[in-house]
Amino acid sequence: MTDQPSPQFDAIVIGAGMSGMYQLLKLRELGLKVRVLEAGTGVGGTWYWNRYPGARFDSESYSYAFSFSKDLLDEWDWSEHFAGQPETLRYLNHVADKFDLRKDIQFRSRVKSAHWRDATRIWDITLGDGSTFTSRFMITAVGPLSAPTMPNIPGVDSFKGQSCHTAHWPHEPVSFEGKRVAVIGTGATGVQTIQEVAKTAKHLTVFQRTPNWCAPLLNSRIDTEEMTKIRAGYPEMFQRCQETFSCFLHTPDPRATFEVSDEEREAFWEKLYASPGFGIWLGNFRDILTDRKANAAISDFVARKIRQRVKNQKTAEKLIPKNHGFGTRRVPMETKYYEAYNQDNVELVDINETPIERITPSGIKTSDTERAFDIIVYATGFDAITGSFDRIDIRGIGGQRLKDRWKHGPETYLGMTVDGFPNMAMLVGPHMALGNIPRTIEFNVEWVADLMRYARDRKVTRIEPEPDQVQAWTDHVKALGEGNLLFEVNSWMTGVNSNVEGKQVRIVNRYSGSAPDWRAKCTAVAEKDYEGMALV
Ligand code: N01
Repeated sequence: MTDQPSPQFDAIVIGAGMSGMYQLLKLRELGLKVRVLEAGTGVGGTWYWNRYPGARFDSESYSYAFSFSKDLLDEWDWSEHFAGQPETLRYLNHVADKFDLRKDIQFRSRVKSAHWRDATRIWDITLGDGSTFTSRFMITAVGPLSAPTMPNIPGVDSFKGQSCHTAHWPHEPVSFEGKRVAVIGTGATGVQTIQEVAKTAKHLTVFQRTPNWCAPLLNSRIDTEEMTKIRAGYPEMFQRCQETFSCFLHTPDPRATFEVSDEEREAFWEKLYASPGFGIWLGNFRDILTDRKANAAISDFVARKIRQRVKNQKTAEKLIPKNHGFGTRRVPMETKYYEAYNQDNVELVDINETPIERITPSGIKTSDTERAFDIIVYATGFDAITGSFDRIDIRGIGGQRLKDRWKHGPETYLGMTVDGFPNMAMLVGPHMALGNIPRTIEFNVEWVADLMRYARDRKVTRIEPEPDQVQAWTDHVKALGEGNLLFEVNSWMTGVNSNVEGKQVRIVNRYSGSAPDWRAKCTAVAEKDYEGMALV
C-alpha cells in the first residue's frame, strides 16, 4: 500500500455521544489522527438530544458512569440515584472538558454518506453541507436509539401550535402551565414525559395505542455521606456489573417462578416492586421471559398493582397491556405515572377505540371528536438500532449499500464488523450485548482501540471479517433469541416501527445472550490474532 494516497485521518468516528467520546480518547492515546463528526452542537448524544421534560436515567447513575478513570470517579458526585438528563449532560460535558475532547470533534456535522474505496483502502465521508473527508477507518458511534420517527398520521405539519418530537426537544424551557397538551406515545419516553407534564398542564390528553407494563423507579437523593459510601464501593460495583447478565446491578434470580411457594413468590414480587430501579424486570425469577406460565403470573401481579393505583377501573383496564406479557417490551420506569390518571386534568384516549384520523391546525381529530391543543408532544420513538445506520448512505465493496445488505435484518461479526464493509467498526451496533450501555461501550471501545493498535503496529490497512464468520455469528445471535418471549412481541427491540416503511416484520436485531459471554467471545477472537477476520 506504500504507493497509495494517504487519507486525511487514521480514523473518523461518527457521533460524539458516550461511545464516540471514549473512542476518541482511546485512539488519541495510540497517537492516531482522529476526527469525530457530530450532528449536534455539543457532546452527549442521547443526553444531548433527549431533553424532554422528565428525561432521566432508569439505571443507577453511578453504574452508568464511565469507569475508566479513577480521577473522574473521584471528582464527580451524583445527586440522585437516577439522575435527570440535565445532570447527565453536565457530567458528559465535564468529561469532554477534562480530557479536552472538543478540539477533535467537529460539531454541526451530520454525515450524509460514507463510501469505501477498495483500491485505496480509504473511506470517503461526506457531510450534509457537501464537505468531504478521507479516512483509513470509520467507526460508527451513532447510537441504537438516535433516529427519531414521527407518526405517520396525516396533517402533522398543519398544526399551528407548538409541537415537538421528544428527541428533538428545544434547548429553551417549555412551559405547560395553563396549556392544553397532547402526548402521543406511551413508551419509556412517553411515560417520563406524561408524569411530568401532568404536574403543570391545564389539561393533558394522552393518546395511547399500546399500554406498557410500567414499574416504580423509586428515585431518591444522594447526600454527601451516601456518595462517599458509593465511591468507596466503586471497585466492587463495577466488578459486579462485569459479572451480571446485562451489566446492570440487577441480574436474574437463579430460582424459577414456580420453584417457590405462592407466599414466597408474592413476597419476593412485593419486595421487587418496592425496590428502586430495574430489579422487577432484570432481577426477577430466571424464567419470567421464557416460561409463558411464569410470565402470565408476574403480569397478573403487576396488573393488580395498576388496578390498585388507578381509581377509575375502566382507565386501569386500558392501562393494562393485553397483547404482551410483563417485561417482553422494555419496562418504562415511572414515578406516580399511574396516579397521574387520577388527576382531573389528565385524560387517557385509547386510540384503538377511537383512532386518530388526523392532526388539524388546532389539534387532533379522532374518530369521535376533535380536541384543541396548544402543544403536541410526539413521544413516538425511534427507528431503532439499524435506523441510525440506514439514514447514512453507507456503501461498501462494489458500492453495496449497508441498508440493502441489512434489509432483512443486520448481519455482523460480533456486532462490530460486517463483511463487504472493510475498515468499518461499530460501537453499540446491532448483535452485541447492549444492557447497561456504558459498560458495553467501555469494552467495545477498548476492543476496537486494541484492533487499531494491532493494525498500526503491523501496518495493516485493510480489515474485514470473513463472510462465513459473519454468517455464523448472525445465526448464533438468532438462535439465542429462540424461546425468548421478547422476540415474539412487536417493539423497537424486535425492529418493528409502524412509521417506517419496510420495518413491520420482526427481526433479531439484538444479542440476547449474556454480556460476559459476548465479551469472552470478543476477547478470544482478539487473543487469536483476530480470528475470523482478514487483516492485510
Ligand atoms: O419509544 P417506544 P420511546 N400512532 O418505541 C407510539 C430508551 N429510553 O422513545 O407501542 C400512535 O418505546 C408507540 O405505540 P406502539 C428505552 O430503551 C430510555 O418511548 O407502537 N402511537 C409507543 O407507545 C426505550 O425503550 C430512557 O403501539 C404511536 C410510543 O409511540 C427506548 O428509549 C428513557 C405511533 C413509542 O415508544 C424507546 O422509548 C426513555 C403512531 N403512529 C427512553 N407511532 C432512560 O432510561 C408510535 N407510537 C434513560
